[in-house]
Amino acid sequence: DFQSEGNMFPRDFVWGAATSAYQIEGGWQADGKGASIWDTFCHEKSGVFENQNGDVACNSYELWNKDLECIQQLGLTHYRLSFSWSRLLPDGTPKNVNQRGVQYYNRVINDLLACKVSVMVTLYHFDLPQAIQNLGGWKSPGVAALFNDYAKFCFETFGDRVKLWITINEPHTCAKLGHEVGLHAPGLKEKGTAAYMVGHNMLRAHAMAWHSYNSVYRATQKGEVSLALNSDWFEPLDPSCHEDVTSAERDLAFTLGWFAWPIFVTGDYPDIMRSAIETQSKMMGYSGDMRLPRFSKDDPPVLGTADFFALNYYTSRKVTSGGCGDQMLSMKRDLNVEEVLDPSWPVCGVSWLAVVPCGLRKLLKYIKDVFNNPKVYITENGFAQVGPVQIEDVDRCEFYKSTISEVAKAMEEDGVNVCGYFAWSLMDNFEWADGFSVRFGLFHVDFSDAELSRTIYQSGQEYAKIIAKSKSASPI
Ligand code: GBH
Repeated sequence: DFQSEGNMFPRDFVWGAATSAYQIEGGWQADGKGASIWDTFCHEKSGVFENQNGDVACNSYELWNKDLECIQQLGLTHYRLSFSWSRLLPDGTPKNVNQRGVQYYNRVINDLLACKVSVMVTLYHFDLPQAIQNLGGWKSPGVAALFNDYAKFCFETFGDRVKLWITINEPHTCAKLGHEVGLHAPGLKEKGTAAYMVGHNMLRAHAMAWHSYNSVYRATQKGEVSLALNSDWFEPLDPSCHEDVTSAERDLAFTLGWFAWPIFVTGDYPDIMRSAIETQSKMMGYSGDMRLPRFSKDDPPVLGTADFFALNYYTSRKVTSGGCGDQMLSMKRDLNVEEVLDPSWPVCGVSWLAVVPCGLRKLLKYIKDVFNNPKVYITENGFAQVGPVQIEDVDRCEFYKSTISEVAKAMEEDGVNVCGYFAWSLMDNFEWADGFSVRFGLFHVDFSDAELSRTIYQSGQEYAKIIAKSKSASPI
């Protein structure tokens, strides 16, 4: 019998941890790797904390064996990593394959499988080859076919061993922070226009890759393909206020719905998203379709292009209407909500991360209800530490325990079909605009030590215990 109290999970439940290439690998020019937009962004000193960069990071390119030891110490059933597109294909196209890059990922995958750890691979985690950025990057429609070529190359080369694929990580973050806010590479601040185009091309790219897998590789490789969507849980500040209720709905539509609605529900963007954008567009003298594009009949359909739902969840917000002082065209103005932190929610290290484990349960229930009860993998979830290193990270231990118990409740009491949970992250790493100042690891990495030694945090030990207990006590 399945009990949340004892954290009883099904025997085949996936227990993982996640990382991404640019955040851990280093070796930015090693063995023929091409530059990515994050190499460029950091080297151009575009606002990353103390102008830090991922040139070396955790040096996983050379220290992979140490990562593998960490993975084994935790007892993970799965490891989620991402491929660096420009390490495999330096100019972004399969016309020029970097065999040393292929060897590196072959070694990683083979070592994991030899240790009975399954692999989830993300094809794209924010690090576009600079060569493709030079052609217009995600703003340019041609990027979708280029991504599809890269995806096919990866399915062909690694798909005999990789059975879980994520095409694109967090299109929302890439579109918004990379092209609207400018906090991430490529650092564009084209408010109210570029992000929707980028999101659209990411959906087209994902759909093309899914169709390639489905028609060419699925029969023999028997794997599954999805994309990882990030969303906060949004709820009305005052649930009895109609405007607050619709504001929370709008925020969910603009964040999760933007990508999940086309794929899981209708093949198009949520109506409330389209109409909100059209209203603003008319006022500002744009045609609506110019900003939020229509899906073309000439492209493969996006509806149905996910074999499971992959969710990155970190935090929750209370939402009320209005609050947009922004007079210019912008996504913020289209969305027109104010997000508030509930004072009862503790904020961990970084400003954006309020600790709200129960928000994950609510979001999982929402996904079950709205997106047609899909299989769900929580592909990222974690807690940050800033300031002096605390190996005895009691807060983070509590965080993992209560979050995992919320996942159990979502499964047991709400009947959500959760198949797995990946902690972000295996180890401290390059935290994008925050550089190395924000630490999400289950292992601490000493970046001041030439050896980049890895030391398990207490929360890593706690997570290992949860996994071991779940494996030994599994009732099903
Ligand atoms: C994930 O995004 C990323 O996939 C992962 O690479 C990263 O390491 C991890 O988060 C931890 O940050 O700076 O105020 O503009 C999570 C979703 C969306 C959370 C953007 C932070 C920026 C808030 N992220 N958000 S702010």
